[in-house]
Amino acid sequence: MTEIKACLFDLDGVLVDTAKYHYIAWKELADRLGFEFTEKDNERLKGVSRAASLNILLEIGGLNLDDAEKAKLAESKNNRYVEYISAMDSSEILPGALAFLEDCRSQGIKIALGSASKNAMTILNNTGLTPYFDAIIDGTKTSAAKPDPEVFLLGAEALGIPPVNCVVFEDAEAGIEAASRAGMASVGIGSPETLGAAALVVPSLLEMSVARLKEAFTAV
Ligand code: B16
Ligand code: MG
Repeated sequence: MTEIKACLFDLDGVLVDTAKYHYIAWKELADRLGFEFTEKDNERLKGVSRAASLNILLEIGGLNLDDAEKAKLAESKNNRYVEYISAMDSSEILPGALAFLEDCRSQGIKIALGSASKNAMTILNNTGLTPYFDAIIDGTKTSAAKPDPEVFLLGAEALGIPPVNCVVFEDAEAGIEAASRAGMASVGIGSPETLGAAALVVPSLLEMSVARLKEAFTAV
């Protein structure tokens, strides 16, 4: 690969753990609708848009609802989720994330967000992460969900960096595929079992530094 000039970060599961709040809010909805929704079920919603998540939840519950009912349920889930993330602070930034963002900045590597969430700005502002980003692309700016490459291509464009010089950090399989379809290298955050398509997989950003990134991706 050529020189690394930008890092593009997914939000949930890479920089913060908001999956637990999504889970509680979806579970409350499933309880109200009268069916069980487990943490294992929740794995299917990671990195997936809100509307697609609701469809998966309703499929699990065996419910068939019309679009107006679905819109109401998605709104009520989101209201609960927003209550939870409104109480977030910097203590919820995942281990290693701040140090790696600082490392990128100090070495002149551009930083962008590439998240499916429409609530990304609330999370970034509450955790104090906003100032680290040169570009923020979230669910309010995209029309196609991962594995479509749109979110990362818009990020690279906003930074003015060609995709070939970008590396994506993702915790979801669909996100790794989106990076590859964008023509970008990727680092999986999590387990090699699910993220094996990434060129490099690490358990968390604690394992990451610009030096390691360059060693892994820059051709000698
Ligand atoms: P919202 P990411 C994703 O964030 C979450 O992983 C996924 O569980 C959620 O459904 C999606 O955002 C949409 O979130 O309801 O806040 O718009 O991993 O792409 O940062
Ligand atoms: Mg994620």
